[in-house]
Amino acid sequence: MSEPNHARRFTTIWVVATVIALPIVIFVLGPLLGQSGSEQASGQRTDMTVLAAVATPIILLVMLYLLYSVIFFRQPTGGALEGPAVRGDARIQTTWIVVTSTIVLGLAVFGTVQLEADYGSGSGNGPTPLTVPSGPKLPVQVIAQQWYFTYRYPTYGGVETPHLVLPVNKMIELNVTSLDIIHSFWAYQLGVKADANPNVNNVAFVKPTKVETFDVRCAELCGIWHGAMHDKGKVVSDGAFNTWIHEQQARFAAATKVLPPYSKTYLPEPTRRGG
Ligand SMILES: [Cu+2]
Repeated sequence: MSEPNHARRFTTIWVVATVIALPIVIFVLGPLLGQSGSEQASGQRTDMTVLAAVATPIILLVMLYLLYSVIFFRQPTGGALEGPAVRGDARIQTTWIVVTSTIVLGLAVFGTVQLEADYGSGSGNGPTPLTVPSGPKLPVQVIAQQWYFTYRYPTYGGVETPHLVLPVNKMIELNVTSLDIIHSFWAYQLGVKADANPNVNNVAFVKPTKVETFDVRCAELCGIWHGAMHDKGKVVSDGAFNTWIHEQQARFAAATKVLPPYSKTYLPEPTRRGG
């Protein structure tokens, strides 16, 4: 009984499966791979889709070859036969090394470039970011503390608010810091997750693109009430933001007067008292 041409048959199966799977991965799975509340979140989602699309033919190659072997290279019943000796194939080996190296190195470059392309992809780039978006930015300071976040708006008299409200389609410069121990500021739908460390100003840029309510969480275990460190933030229209911020300025006027002056970082207690 002559063997069929396994190489050609398997390649055909693999190519057909890839052609069917790729549009599903890009158009059905892709939109599920992240959020779209900001330019940064959408950028992250596109990057995840690219990674998933590149991985699709590779996953299919491995899984289908396993399945193909189980079905067609099965040991005949009753026999315990040695397979034919395999002594390597220069063409296959060279192709494998070149293709896999190109994919891995290419994705490493892609990932690194994309991190900077989105101004740190919402991850926070430390006190002096490598790339800064041009044009006007609204600075908002995120102050983490056990166990809540507060927000200061330095361009609105340094008022400190217990909730985060942002205007839509404006570039926001988040200055993330902490008053006590390490936390992490996570605005889920906006694609922002930035370390909040005492004595550090961690800058993350984000441009919200949707009027929506988003989740704020602490993403760094920070003590017994870490799990309760969550809130809802809001992205609102320009007009609604102006109304809100002026309300906050009036409501917290007395508190603003006794706050320490706005600064990129604040010393935690008891260092604060000691100067
Ligand atoms: Cu925390």
